[in-house]
Amino acid sequence: MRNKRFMSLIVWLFTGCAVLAAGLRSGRPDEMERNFQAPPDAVKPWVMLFWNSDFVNKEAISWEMAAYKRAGVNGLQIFPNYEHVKGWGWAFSLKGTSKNRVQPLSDEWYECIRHAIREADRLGMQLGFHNEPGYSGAGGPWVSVEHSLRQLVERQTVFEGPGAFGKELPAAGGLDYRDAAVVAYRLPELSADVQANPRPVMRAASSHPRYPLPHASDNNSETFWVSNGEQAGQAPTKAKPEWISFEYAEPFVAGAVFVEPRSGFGPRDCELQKSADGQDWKTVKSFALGNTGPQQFAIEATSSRFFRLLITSSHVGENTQISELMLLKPGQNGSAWSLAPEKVLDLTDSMDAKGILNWTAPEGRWKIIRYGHVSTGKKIHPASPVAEGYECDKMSREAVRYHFEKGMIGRILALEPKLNGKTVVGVELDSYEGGNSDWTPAFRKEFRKRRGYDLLPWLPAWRGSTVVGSRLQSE
Ligand SMILES: [Ca+2]
Repeated sequence: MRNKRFMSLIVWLFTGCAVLAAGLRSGRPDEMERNFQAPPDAVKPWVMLFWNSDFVNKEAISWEMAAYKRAGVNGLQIFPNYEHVKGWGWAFSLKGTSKNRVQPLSDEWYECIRHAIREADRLGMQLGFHNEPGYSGAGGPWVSVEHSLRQLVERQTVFEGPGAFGKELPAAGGLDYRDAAVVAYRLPELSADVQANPRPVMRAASSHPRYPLPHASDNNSETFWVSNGEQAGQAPTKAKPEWISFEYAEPFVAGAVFVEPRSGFGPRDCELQKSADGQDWKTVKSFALGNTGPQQFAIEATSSRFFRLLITSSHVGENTQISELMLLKPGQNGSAWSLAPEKVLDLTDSMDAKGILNWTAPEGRWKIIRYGHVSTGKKIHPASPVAEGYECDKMSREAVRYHFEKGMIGRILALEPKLNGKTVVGVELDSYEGGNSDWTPAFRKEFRKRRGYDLLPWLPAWRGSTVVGSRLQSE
């Protein structure tokens, strides 16, 4: 609403400046005054004209357009709209009336638009149209799921080499899933000195039955521990924290705690605590964890048989989730590795149409990632139920062209072609509310063309939890 008011102000400021400029150009004060009193059509304001809730008829169109013309408005941005958005009552208060509705996108509706175009021509006015039959976005029922907004998805698999994979590679799936690429890289091994650390007995305050604590110490980022809780509000709090404890046979000198949260679901506020008996705990260090990626926090060298990670808040409301957790000796590093881009193998062509990956892995533990892209499923809104449809893929020239040429705008431009450019002069995309979209079928090809290199080796950095090259390069 504030934006609309702001836009009105801008329109009036532009109008005022244009009138002033017309007078100044002439250099004659009397002409400036005349233009101010009776602005020429070219500088008169436009208004947004909502066709709300399918209420439209030719008689009302003629009456309304003539009224605007009399009021000094010379352009109308016609904007089909619908009432069914809850909470937006300020804009749509026409409920309870069923007469005079014309179904959007019907032949009768387009005849109303043709009538408006002819009336604009007769009155010497100009028209623009929102690019689709709803309030926000760019799309409609003509947009196929293939041309809808897309996003990248991935499914990771860990494979122990050496050996032939030779089976179906799990896929993420989703609405209109299509494959994008397959990459593989060898997982780093912990350094020999970290591997030689004594193994503590680990316990947790709670564990989800399917995500037990051993998942947090198996050196595999893809497996994770989850605290109890599946409902909002069950995540750890200060009053009801979660914890994971370490009990060593002999006192262990800790110099750092290493935590790799499950990306997007991990703990936030934590304390590393020590205890002489596993009962009474004393905080050694408090810290806050980021939402993604392995993180390591150094502490003063502290010797104890008992440590625990106390978790007092989470990045999600239901529980908290950790992929890897360990205590390190002073000077040790849990994840000081980065993946060199040249170590990321492109296995895209090794997977057949059925998703069978025919690849023989060399020695080591390999992470294989099958990337695909899916429709976000996002539709334009609010729109009349008959006019609802997918938002088109804004990064696809083909999808956007189809939207404009085969959708509502294409049909409008075919109504009175001789008046296009004279009377019908504008198309608007208002209020993009289509949500995130980060992929399109031609993304890799376009990226290479525009940026000069292949993005494939960098795909593992896409979710932010894997650093490829340096952090700067990944970002
Ligand atoms: Ca794990």
